[in-house]
Amino acid sequence: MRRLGSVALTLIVAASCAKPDSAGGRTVVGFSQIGAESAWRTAETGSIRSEAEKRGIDLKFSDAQQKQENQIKALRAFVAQRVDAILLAPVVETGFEPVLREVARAGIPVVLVDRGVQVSDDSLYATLIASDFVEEGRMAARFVAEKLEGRGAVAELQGTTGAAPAIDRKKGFEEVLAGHPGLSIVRSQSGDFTRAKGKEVMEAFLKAAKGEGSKIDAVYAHNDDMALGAIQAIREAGLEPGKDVLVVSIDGVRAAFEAMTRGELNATVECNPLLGPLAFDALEKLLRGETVPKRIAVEDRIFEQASAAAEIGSRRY
Ligand code: GYE
Repeated sequence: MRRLGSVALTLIVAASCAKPDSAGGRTVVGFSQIGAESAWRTAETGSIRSEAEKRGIDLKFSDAQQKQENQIKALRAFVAQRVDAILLAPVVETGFEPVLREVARAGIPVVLVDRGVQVSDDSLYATLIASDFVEEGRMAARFVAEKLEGRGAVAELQGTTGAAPAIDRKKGFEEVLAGHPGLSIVRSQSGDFTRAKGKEVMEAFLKAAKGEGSKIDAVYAHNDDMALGAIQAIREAGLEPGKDVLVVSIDGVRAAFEAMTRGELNATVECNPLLGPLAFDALEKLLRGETVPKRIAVEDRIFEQASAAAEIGSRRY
């Protein structure tokens, strides 16, 4: 009886000393995700969830539905729950500084995954794990310049306004186009990284071009989902995507490879979303008190139609 009582007491003491959210001494990580706007995003969520599970980490997942205010709320909730660390995929670059200061005051390390932020003080996050979006834009532009032999009208479908990949993919593309005076972006609008918006914006572009009696030679979409929407719009307008209109995008998701094998998409620049292993490697180092580089780069490359059929079987997302 007495023994049992003391065991019970020990358990009570242990439970009351434990942090409210730490599940049996397990590391607790809060993950503020942007949403589920694209196949890329879903693959990233899957990678982070499964890696957490593999390492026995208790992951608190919060979906912001593409809204920064929801991410700010999630970060505050993570602070209140006293998580051990935070993974943040920030929807836009600006506006995170005040909440990141609150997180820093609580002594919680932050790892940025896939998109960066603009802050006056870089110590507000430990590291950024992401692709070089400017380079991705350059790769897409080099492809368009080569295929159109330096002449033509390009329609651009931009990602979410204010998001790092939208800003940088535009920048890299324009940088290369500057060296090709015969090539220009004739229309450009945000399709918010979604297939539905990509289709809608492309429909409007095609209608406007028709009204003016002008032509769209190529579509540059900041992600595959918008390109897939645009492909539908092109087909519905009676044109052949991939032939009448060159289509190039970024991400390299499976559906893009399928569209390439059908001849509808001409190229995709890979942007690897499987960031779970890198993110938790960095996080665990930080929690052990080790330092990690401020920027962890993910390497990308371009895939074209010709190799799509051979590559599709080994795609992991
Ligand atoms: O390219 C797009 C997604 O932040 C790199 O976000 C990511 C981008 C990705 O919605 O499909």
